[in-house]
Amino acid sequence: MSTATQAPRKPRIALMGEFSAGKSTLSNLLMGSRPLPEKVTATRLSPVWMSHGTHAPFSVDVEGNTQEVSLDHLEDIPVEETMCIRLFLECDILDVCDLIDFPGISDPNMSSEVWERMLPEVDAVIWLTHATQAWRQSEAAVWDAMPDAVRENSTLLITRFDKLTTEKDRLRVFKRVKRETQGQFAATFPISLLQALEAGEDYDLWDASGAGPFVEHLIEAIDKLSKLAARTELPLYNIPNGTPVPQPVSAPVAPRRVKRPLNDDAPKRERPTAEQAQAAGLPPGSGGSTS
Ligand SMILES: Nc1nc2c(ncn2[C@@H]2O[C@H](COP(=O)(O)OP(=O)(O)OP(=O)(O)O)[C@@H](O)[C@H]2O)c(=O)[nH]1
Ligand SMILES: [Mg+2]
Repeated sequence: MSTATQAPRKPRIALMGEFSAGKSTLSNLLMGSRPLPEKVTATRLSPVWMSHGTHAPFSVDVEGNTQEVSLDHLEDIPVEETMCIRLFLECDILDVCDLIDFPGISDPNMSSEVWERMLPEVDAVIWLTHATQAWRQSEAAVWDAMPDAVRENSTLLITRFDKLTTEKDRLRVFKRVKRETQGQFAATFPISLLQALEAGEDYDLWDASGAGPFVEHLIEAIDKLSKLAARTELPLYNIPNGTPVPQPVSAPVAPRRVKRPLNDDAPKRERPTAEQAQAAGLPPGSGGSTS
């Protein structure tokens, strides 16, 4: 239980999407000079929950038992019985939020239960979709079943944008994805994570990769989520549709380093039905149910 003297909990942002969409590459990018160990990106793992600190890594099984783990042997952790792997790193982004790197949603070798059971821990999602096969039906089905409180605070990244070679293609894909996801994300950005990684200190390249505008948005989104998280002990995933999301604490007006309007042109969406939630295989209560 949180008390008045405890620091408010940090918002938890999940990185989700299809296999190989760039989730782990993005978490490396966001963590800057403290990239994840190679094993964490190369191996098929349970959700990896990253927080700020120096604590030794451990795993949490589905019954809540914890066990210290070695970063050199992450591949030995049984995926089906493991709720998540907890990693602690000292980097700026983890000062302001926790990141949870999810496995791909349609991995044929992994039950969707492996990541579905982590959803109640989540406040918001950065959803990564491959530019060359963007917003597949499998993605739309999972997203349809996501509670509104999460969707309204989430961001869509169209990754591997460098794989689209003509301006015409880039525009076509961006417009289609925007149309098909209208009202379902706070904002959408095309991005080349590889170009962003390679940009180094070159701000023009950083902006051109798409990372510049995305990170500006992310800073604002985390700011809003921090205020929400301070008001709700349970992550936003647990707020049923139709129930008001606690209003962020209104902060005193302070000069902002980054000022960029959010992409809020999206109209409110319809609530997903309980059937849709069920069709996506999500736990009861995650769809249209208000209980
Ligand atoms: N060209 C290009 N390659 C990318 C981009 N983003 C990621 N990749 C590459 O795609 C591969 C998969 O990236 P990951 O970050 O491991 O993808 P993931 O979503 O974590 O994959 P899983 O955890 O296996 O589902 C890696 O070889 C990345 O270097 C991008 O924007 N452009
Ligand atoms: Mg990964």
